[in-house]
Amino acid sequence: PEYQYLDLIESVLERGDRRIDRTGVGTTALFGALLRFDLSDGRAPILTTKRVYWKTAIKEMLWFLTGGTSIRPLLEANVRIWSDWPLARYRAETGEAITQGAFEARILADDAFAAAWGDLGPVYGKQWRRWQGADGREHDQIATLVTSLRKTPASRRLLFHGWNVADLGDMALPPCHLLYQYHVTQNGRLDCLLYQRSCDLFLGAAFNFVGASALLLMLAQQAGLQPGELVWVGGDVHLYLNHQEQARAQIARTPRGFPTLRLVRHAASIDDYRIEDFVVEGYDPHPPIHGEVAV
Ligand code: THF
Repeated sequence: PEYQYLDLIESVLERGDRRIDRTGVGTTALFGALLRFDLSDGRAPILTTKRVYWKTAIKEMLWFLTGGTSIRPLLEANVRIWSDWPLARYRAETGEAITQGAFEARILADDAFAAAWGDLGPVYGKQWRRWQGADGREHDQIATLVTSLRKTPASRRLLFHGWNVADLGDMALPPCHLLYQYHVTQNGRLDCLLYQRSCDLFLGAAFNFVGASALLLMLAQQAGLQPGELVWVGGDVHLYLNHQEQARAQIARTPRGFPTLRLVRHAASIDDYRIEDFVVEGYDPHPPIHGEVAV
């Protein structure tokens, strides 16, 4: 189960280095961590020591795959985890004290408003599907990866990258989970190593584990492979100061064994997945633990 994750929380609580971060909230942080999750038996790292909204995390991953960078399709799917950044920009630039609910309603209802205020800039989806080269040509890293998994499974170049240096300044946030590398074993299993430069260990990590697992399942299906291992590498792994009490409560709970995550339909292409294709069974988590996200 999730002992590695709980141990990492404990390490950050006990040995983390305290600093004021970009958001001003403050964190304790450790640098450099590695977790391994075995997906080969059908289970996936959906944490059980608190309820994780796994559908939200998979919807976010499906949104990345569309190549979109507007929060509007997320809101249409009832996903609000990206609203804070456009909302903060709107408030800062207009001085208007709009509520998150009113802002989201306007993004949904008003095309011009959504175009002006709902876009996050060239974040994940743009870089994954339409990375623009110096000659103006766009590169679909995901399509290339699927082809490579099928044709050259022994390759050491099975990866995609979000850290487009030239575009960083235009992004609402530079990518946190930025490098995904894949590995195909002799017996047809697909492994993923995800490098995450910055990890919000209480809120974000749970989502990032689910997103990466869902992507691994989709890629494996498209390439005719079986799920293998998810290796997660964190750079700055931190607990916000306003999450530490929650984190202590979480590590006091006894984990329950991961649920299974599987695809119930064979999709025609990597662009053809829907949330209904994912089924989780045997998920029996402890109750949710709430925490404010630092913006
Ligand atoms: N910034 C920070 N500070 N933390 C992050 O985890 C994070 N991300 C994304 C971008 N910037 C980040 C946004 N992802 C939640 C979950 C993921 C997020 C942002 C917020 C969150 O609030 N989760 C709650 C409620 C979920 C819900 O209501 O659906 C939770 O209890 O899990 C990490 O990639």
